[in-house]
Amino acid sequence: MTERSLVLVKPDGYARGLTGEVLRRVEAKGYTLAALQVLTPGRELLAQHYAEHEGKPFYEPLVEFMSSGPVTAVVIEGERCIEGFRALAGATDPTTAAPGTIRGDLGRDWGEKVQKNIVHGSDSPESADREIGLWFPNL
Ligand code: DAT
Ligand code: MG
Repeated sequence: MTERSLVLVKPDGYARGLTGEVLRRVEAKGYTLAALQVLTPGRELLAQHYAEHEGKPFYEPLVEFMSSGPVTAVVIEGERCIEGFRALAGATDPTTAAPGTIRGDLGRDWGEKVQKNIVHGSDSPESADREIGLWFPNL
C-alpha cells in the first residue's frame, strides 16, 4: 500500500546539520522524496499542524520552538511509509528512543526540552493527508 507521509526536520535537526542524515535514512529505507522545502514556519501554520495539542502545557513552547528557525519539510512516499517512518524516528523522548532510530541515535534532550527530538512524522493516513495539505498546499 503506497502512502505519503509528512516528515519535518525540526529546527534543532536543521541547525545541527542533520537534514542530510535524516533524508539518507529515509532513502536507505527505500522511501522516495516527493516534495521538499526549507522554511521557517509561522505560528498560524504551526497552530494548524499541532491543533491536537492545543491547550496542553507544552503547546506554547512547542510552537515557539518550531517557529524559531528553518525546518526542512518533506513529503515521503513508499509502502506503509507512515508507520515505517514513525519506526525510523523512534519514541518521542530521545533519551529512551531505541538505538538505531533517528531520535535514539542522534538526540538526547528530554523533559521540557523533549520538543528537540529532531523530526516529526505523521501518525496516521488522516494526519498525513491533513499535514501534507497544510505544508504543501500546491501538491
Ligand atoms: P510525536 O512527535 O512523537 O508524534 P506528539 O505528537 O505526542 O509526539 O507531540 C508532539 C511534540 O510535542 C513532540 O515531538 C515533542 C513535544 N511533546 C510531546 N509531549 C511533550 C511533553 N510531555 N512535554 C514537552 N513536550 C512534549
Ligand atoms: Mg505527533
